Amino acid sequence: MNEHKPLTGRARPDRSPHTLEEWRKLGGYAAVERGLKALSPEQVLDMVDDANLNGRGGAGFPAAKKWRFMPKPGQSPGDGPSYFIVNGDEMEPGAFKDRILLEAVPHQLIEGAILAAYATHSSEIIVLIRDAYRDAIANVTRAIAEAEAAGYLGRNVLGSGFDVKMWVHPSAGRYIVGEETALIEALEGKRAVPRKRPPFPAQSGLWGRPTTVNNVETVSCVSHIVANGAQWFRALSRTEEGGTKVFGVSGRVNRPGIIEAPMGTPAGELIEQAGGVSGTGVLRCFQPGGGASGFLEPDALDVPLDFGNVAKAGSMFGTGTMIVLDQSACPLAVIARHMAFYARESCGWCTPCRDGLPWVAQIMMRLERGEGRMEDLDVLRETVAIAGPRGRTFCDLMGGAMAPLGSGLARFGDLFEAHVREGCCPIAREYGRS
Ligand code: L3W
Repeated sequence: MNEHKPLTGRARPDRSPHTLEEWRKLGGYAAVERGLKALSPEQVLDMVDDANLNGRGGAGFPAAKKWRFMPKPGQSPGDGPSYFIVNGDEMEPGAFKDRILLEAVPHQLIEGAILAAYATHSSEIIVLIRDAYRDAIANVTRAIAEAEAAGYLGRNVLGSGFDVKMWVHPSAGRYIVGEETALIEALEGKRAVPRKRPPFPAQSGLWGRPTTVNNVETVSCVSHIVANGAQWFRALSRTEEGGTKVFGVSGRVNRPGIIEAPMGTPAGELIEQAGGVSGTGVLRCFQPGGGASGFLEPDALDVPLDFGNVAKAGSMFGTGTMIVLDQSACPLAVIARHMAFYARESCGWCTPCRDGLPWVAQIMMRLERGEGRMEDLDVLRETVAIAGPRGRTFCDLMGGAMAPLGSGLARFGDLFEAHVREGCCPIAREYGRS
């Protein structure tokens, strides 16, 4: 195994998945053998805890802490299964990291999911995959059938007494389906709108049963922790938060794509690994964690990319997928595209999001065209103040959307005003685009 790229190191360049036999030759399923035969569920959970694995789907919530919310056998309310759900509804603007893990290394995900289900006393695993990821759906489905035929899934797995089923569910194709409670609603065949929390899924999730939802990348880390130990996993990182990170870099870089690097890699190093800034070659700003993260500027290039350090720098690490803007790119135009996306993807349940986002998107488009008014900036600032803080809506879609807008207004207020004053985009004009 490539120790420095444990998650993507075994992927083939053409992304074709391994058969189960090929995967086993590369060391696959050794962690499942070890975990189920030599370790108790609590020991697997303790290893993940010691490894300091933070959830990779956006929130960075400690995986082991989430798993401990699940009831132990005998504590479960009533009869019925507990569920472990792998969230592969990747759709955040700028995020494409889970795709490679699903498409190219599906057995790694299955291994992690079996161990996670064992640790959380779950008897059914559902992998919800974005409907547009057709190859991922096919490859994971095929790999599950192979794992089942080999006895890694099903009844009495490897003679351990542990029973677990696993299947794939293609998502309904909306961003909101990635929010854990909307995902659960969708699985129940209802309209995908987020539920109020509490109760959290661990108490009452799918069909009212205890449920854990973890991101694809989080789950893909688990077999490595069980195979190599918690200390090994922690040591992969350059900061306190364990492991490597499957970063994605897009926008104005010479080699956009997936880069697996130690957690805590400084932002500037990651941009260099992506071939450096393209276009003018001079960085204007970047979003460190996908579309819903606030902008950072060149003075933040030394910030170690992990959840804690990026939050300290005033943004959000989110999915760890960076969007880079060079001097010739206009942040206002990028924000306008993001607002249009979030407005389209609002589930429509909460008023500030349903009515506020299309309004914001319209204002942004108007400003971008050079048809904005100074009062528009006041409306935008007021909307950020009203709808940005957590708790104003059931889920974080609106709050997330307000992050790039709020930070854009704070960092590039002069540029917003210049669009109004000059009746056009001053950056587009400077670089001969208008
Ligand atoms: C039981 C408690 N469980 C917390 C669980 C909770 C959830 C996890 C984290 O949103 C973020 C969002 C966006 N008892 C619990 C408990 N939990 N307290 O812990 O919860 P939370 O609310 O911090 O976050 P979340 O609801 O999981 C996810 C960010 O992601 N984001 C990411 C988008 C990513 C994609 C993608 O393409 N992969 O869409 C975008 O902004 O900021 O905060 O499991 O149940 N007392």
